[in-house]
Amino acid sequence: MNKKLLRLIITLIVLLAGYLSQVVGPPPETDLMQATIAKHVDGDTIVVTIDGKQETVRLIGIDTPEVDGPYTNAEPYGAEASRFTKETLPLGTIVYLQIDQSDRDKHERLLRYLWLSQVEDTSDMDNIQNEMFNARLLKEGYAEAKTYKPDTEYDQVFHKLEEEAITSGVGMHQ
Ligand SMILES: [Ca+2]
Repeated sequence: MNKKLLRLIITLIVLLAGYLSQVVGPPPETDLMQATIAKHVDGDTIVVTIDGKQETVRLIGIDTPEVDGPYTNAEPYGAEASRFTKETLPLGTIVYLQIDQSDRDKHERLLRYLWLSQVEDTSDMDNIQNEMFNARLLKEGYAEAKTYKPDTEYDQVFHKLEEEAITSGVGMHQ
């Protein structure tokens, strides 16, 4: 093969590679970690398995009413919230956890947002409303929005969803 032709081919390949990397782009960066539902605790707390290890997860940015327990007294709608979590996230369900700023609370629970699918864009409003379980609890009136600094990435969205649930009178807002 003559050198000119070879150089031309190489140039074309380099150009094509450059073009493709622009079109396709790097894979989207998601910070979601896969986990499996292992045990139910209450509306806003669950136990998952991550790489074979059990971890208790507190869903952040929200609070569901308490259920009767060794340290808590039942609050109105606590049992309903607990049942909703249990039914939406049956044992063995694969979920995806997203961290905000804090890793754990003083009880050693992981502090996380819980996604029902591995969405590519965690800031997309449709994704949040439909696929993020913390938001679903608010939207359907099973939880109230609660600001726990510094974990406030979805704070505005959560308060907006809570207001909408109050306005439409769903769940505990009936
Ligand atoms: Ca609670």
